[in-house]
Amino acid sequence: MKIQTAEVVVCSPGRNFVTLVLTTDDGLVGVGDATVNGRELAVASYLRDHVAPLLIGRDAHAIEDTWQYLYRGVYWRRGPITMAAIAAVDTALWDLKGQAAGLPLYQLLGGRSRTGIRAYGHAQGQSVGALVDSVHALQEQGFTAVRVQVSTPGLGPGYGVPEQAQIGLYEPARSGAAPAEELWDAGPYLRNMPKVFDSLRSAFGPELSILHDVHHRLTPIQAARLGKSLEEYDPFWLEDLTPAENQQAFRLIRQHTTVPLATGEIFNTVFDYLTLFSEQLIDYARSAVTHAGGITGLKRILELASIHQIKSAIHGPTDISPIGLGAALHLDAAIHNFGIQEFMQHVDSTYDVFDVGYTFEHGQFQPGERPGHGVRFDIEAAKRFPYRQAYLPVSRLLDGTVHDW
Ligand code: EZ4
Ligand code: CO
Repeated sequence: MKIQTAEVVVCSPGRNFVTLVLTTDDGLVGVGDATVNGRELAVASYLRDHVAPLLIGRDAHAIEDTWQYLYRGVYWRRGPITMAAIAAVDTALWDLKGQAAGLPLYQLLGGRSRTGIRAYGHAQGQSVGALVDSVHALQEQGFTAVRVQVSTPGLGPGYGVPEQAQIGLYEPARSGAAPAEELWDAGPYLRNMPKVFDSLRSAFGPELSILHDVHHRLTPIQAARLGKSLEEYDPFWLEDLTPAENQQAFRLIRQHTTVPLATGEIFNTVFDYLTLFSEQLIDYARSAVTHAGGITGLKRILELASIHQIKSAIHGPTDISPIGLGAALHLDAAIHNFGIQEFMQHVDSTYDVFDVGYTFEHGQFQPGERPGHGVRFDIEAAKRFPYRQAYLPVSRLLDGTVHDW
């Protein structure tokens, strides 16, 4: 089974996606996701100009060899663009191997370890009342775990709350313009969050799993304070409390709180986790198939996590395509140390281009029984949705200093 063509498609059915389409000499089509939110064209060029020509004629079964060839063979290893490009190739090759074997991907990864894959949804509101309504709506869809994001009084809508956050597409006001800007101030945020959690526990009782994402905005000591102040409300986890590249910061946070910690959605390799894992500083590893070198890269991360009793929580926002999510679900089904899967929910137009084999019911996913990862990509339909310039917002402190968004 030799790779015959490698095509890169950037499309925007609801938001931007970068898709790699591999065909083989025996007529199979495998697809991988390489979407890097806000830097889509960089990874498309990396794949199209530098990777695709190397793939033609290669043995499509040689997944590990191809992974190492693209990782070690280029000298410039790691980083989000490189690892997303490798991820797309790796995911497409696993898709092909599954199709060649006539087996769903989870079977190639060791078979099923669980009956369903529990997922958490995104709830948000500009007020606590609106947030409560949003949680109710997710419960009606079957979710038993929700991520809650709420505006901080006096700071505008804020992270994860505006309407666009639903689909993750933040278009500038006009083409060529800079990203939107938002305000951040840790003081009112830290005072507000215990009240929010108190209202949520009053409204929903003790059973609901409540998650919250801080998006790298706090200093280590502020993060420690937040953990302490929310502990009595039993959060499922607090995510990305401090900038994740500062792994040592988690030592300080851990000294002060027993709240479970999640991090890693911006990590690309196992090396990003070494301190966090070996010192038992987090409880959930958040990397995506799409950003951490595909099934091969993420499996390596999660296996190392497992020996430290750290669980998976694969990143599943709408800026990961249904291919990246679909591939993740097979890993979720197969690994022993599954924790939870994020499910932000794509808009309907996304499914005009991506035909998914997975299903979601009663708060749980099934990866589906189609061969490979089971997500198919309609190249013709993709042409109806050209790339749109879109960036995440930039965050500033009240005095104008650039902060982490
Ligand atoms: O803001 O994927 O946990 N999920 C998240 C996401 C991220 C986006 C960034 O591209 O933090 O919603
Ligand atoms: Co996050």
